[in-house]
Amino acid sequence: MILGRRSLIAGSAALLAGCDTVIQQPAARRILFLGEDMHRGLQRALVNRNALAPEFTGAERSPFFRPNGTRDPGTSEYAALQAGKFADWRLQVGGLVAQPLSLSLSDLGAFPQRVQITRHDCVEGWSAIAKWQGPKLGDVLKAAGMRDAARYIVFTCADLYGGAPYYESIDLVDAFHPQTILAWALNDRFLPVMNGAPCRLRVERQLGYKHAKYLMRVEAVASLDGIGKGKGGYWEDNVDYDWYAGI
Ligand SMILES: Nc1nc2c(c(=O)[nH]1)N[C@H]1C(S)=C(S)[C@@H](COP(=O)(O)O)O[C@H]1N2
Ligand SMILES: [Mo]
Repeated sequence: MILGRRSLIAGSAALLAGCDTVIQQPAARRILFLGEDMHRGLQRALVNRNALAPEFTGAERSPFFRPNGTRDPGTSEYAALQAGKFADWRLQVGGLVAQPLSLSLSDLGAFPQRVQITRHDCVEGWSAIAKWQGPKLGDVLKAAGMRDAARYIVFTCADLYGGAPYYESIDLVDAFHPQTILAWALNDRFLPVMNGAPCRLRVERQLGYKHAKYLMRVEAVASLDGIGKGKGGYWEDNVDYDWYAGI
């Protein structure tokens, strides 16, 4: 017994000594610390992704928030909703949720509101600053009881590209970012049709094409595989834009 324990202690000492020797060799050091670096890098990336996008004053707003992409969905369904001032519009919230929701504009207005003056950056090289208002997407997802299996949020729009609705998706870091809102007001007015009436996504840490306009459906999914061609958005699937368009 005693002998056994002694040899065990001697063995650990040798191991420790060995470890010491190994760690002094530069290559081994690199390998040993690689994991730690990766961990730190990941942590940094996550912390940065929760940082807020800059916000501006009312005076810094652009005189005009130009439209881009679809300026009017032009379908008979959308025209009918527009004719009724969007009283019959409902945002469907579904997928991996315990309680699917069907939200009117006044339902969106009944959530706690976030107001933010932010800069929109389009990949085509223009920017504009405007004031947006709406509930946080995260609050809406919480109200729907998002399930643990959800990994992405997919947005389906009223406008068509090549006969199919425009679509986009974001991950849960962006979905629960405090500046990610379902905006129904632009510069203190209901959204103009050209800017996505009656409701559009604002996902302030991402480029313009992620900010889906004319929202019809918000869906929590486990994977993007079944969405479009699998890359998570219309432009990602068709023009090879990056799915992660962080700024
Ligand atoms: N449904 C839908 N959302 C969309 C687009 C679109 O064509 N359809 N264009 C995207 C692009 S490329 C940009 S830059 C912004 C433009 O928003 P704006 O028209 O309010 O300027 O909307 C994004 N969201
Ligand atoms: Mo854009």
